[in-house]
Amino acid sequence: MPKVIEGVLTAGGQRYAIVVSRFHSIITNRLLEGALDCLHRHGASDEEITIHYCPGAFEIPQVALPLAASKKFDAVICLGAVIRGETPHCDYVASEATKGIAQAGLATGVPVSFGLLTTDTVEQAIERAGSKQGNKGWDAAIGAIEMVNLFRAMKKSVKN
Ligand code: INI
Repeated sequence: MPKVIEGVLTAGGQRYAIVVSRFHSIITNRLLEGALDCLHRHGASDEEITIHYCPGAFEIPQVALPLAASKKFDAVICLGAVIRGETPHCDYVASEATKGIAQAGLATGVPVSFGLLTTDTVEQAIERAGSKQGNKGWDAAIGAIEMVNLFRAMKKSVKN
């Protein structure tokens, strides 16, 4: 049997930062609810969670990077909603937010999860923020929990 290294799904005793953008707050508030529900259900207490609000998705990486670099958090969960308008503006916002969120994780070695909705319509965003397509905030939180525990398991495995 090969050796398997994986992350368990427990969040107690860890520190989570959430970055959530206010733009389309009707949607992002629901993503936040989903992420908090997930963290709580997996054992995190309110004292272990810090929520940071920023204006829009474009700003998420500007907040996520210093939070991850501070090493005060085991993971950073990024939540936002980019909804297509009549111009390509949203494409630039989504692209920079996506690249920046990925870069925050890669540059710091701290798990940074991606809970950014990019949809054509408000309806599609609602469906993914606690309606029939689930809640992408919840998904981003469970991804962060798994990565925190995977990194811990990897550290132990490398030592042995
Ligand atoms: N910000 C979003 O979070 N979602 C959007 O859909 C969006 N659109 O399409 O304009 C958006 N724009 C604001 C942007 O993120 C910045 O906050 C703003 O440009 C100030 O820097």
